[in-house]
Amino acid sequence: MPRRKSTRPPLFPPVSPLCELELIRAFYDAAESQRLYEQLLQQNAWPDNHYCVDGRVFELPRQQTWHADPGIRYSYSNNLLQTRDWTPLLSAIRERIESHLNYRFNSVLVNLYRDGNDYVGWHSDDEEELGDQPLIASLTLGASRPFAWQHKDSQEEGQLPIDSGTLLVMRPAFQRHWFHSIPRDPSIREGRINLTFRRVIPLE
Ligand SMILES: O=C(O)CCC(=O)C(=O)O
Ligand SMILES: [Mn+2]
Repeated sequence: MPRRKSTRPPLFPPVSPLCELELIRAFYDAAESQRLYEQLLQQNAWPDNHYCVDGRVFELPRQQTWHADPGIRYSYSNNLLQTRDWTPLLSAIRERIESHLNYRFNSVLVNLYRDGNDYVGWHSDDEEELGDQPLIASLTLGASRPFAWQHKDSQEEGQLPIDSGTLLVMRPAFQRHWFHSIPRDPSIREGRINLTFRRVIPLE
């Protein structure tokens, strides 16, 4: 959901986002991360990043694909993106993350930031379909980019560089209290692929 002003009373003291984030560096080592980045870049059927919403053409500042188990729908993504099957490569990555975290995911959003001009704006992943305890595992391959956060009430901000091969686990309270973004930085020339594994709860 995009950033909107919070209506909740402020929390004092604001909790540190670092309590709600787990950073697993070198979840894949440098060589493996590079190999996965190149394979995904070549194998993934990246769509055009122009979409039509309510008759208006909209350009996403990155490229995205959405893959999910049969029957899983996610309204934000389904408005913009078709649901695709898992590829063998995406399934292998999912299995490795699931066995490490002992947690099951039924979908993944794959983002390609072609260079530092691509970005994702402030938002939190708190759609109804993710339930009230959304745990999201985010794998980064390719260029290192800062991951930024902002508290929904106090507006406190911070950021951390996320290197290739890092698995960032966002625990449920992170989405409740913080927005996050990958800021635009035109000085970055290399591409980056990020995979956010999610568990969508069927609404019906
Ligand atoms: O690219 C990233 O590290 C974050 C992507 C993200 O926040 C999202 O897809 O919801
Ligand atoms: Mn997100």
